[in-house]
Amino acid sequence: MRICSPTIPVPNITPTPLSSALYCPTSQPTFGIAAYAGGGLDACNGAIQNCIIWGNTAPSSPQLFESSTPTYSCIENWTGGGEGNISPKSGPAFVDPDGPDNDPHTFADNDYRLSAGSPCIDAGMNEDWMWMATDLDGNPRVFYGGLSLTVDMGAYEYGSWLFRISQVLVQTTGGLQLMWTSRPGDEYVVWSCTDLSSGVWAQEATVPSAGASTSWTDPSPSGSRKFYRVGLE
Ligand SMILES: [Ca+2]
Ligand SMILES: [Ca+2]
Repeated sequence: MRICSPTIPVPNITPTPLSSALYCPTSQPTFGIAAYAGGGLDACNGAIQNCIIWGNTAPSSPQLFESSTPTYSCIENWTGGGEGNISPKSGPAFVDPDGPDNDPHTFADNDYRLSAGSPCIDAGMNEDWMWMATDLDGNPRVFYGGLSLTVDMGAYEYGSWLFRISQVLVQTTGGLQLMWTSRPGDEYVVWSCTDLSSGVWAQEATVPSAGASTSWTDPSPSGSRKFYRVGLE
């Protein structure tokens, strides 16, 4: 299978030439079985970066054949060099690569998200566009996975759904805007407190997720100190 984080911000693309310079593999998990070679990628002559290419079958070069040299990718039995590539004996440690039906060829139930401790976590290469991009689940594409604030290999960012306050803005109107990373479909609660020693927190609002990033504005923050908490509803 090839599970890629494309090197340009085009989600869910199929194997289609994207520009004269780039032929990028799909960001959707696919499974390759080839009669001769290149079960994973064959003649892919663009950037191959931050990908997981694993479990494909072919008599020769089952993962990658006559393609450009990958970088920062996890490739089964890879010996072809390239900066940042890994080929861990334990594999990429997907959550459940064959799904509840125990069949890797039926994709609908397969779970290619990374499990804790996966060598693909924080092992990719960041690109500027990723800071505003999302992974295949619609969560922030770059997330601190325990090692560094680095994109993961593969289509899913480990732990990315864990939200955190990402920005605090004082508005010209006097309001205070909190912004946090979020997961589509979730709902959040904002609390505030003016005296931490009191331990008394007042609920300010419930806020539905706006996608990968959600915000709420306190129109009248306290004149002195005010502390905020954001939690899942
Ligand atoms: Ca399956
Ligand atoms: Ca990461």
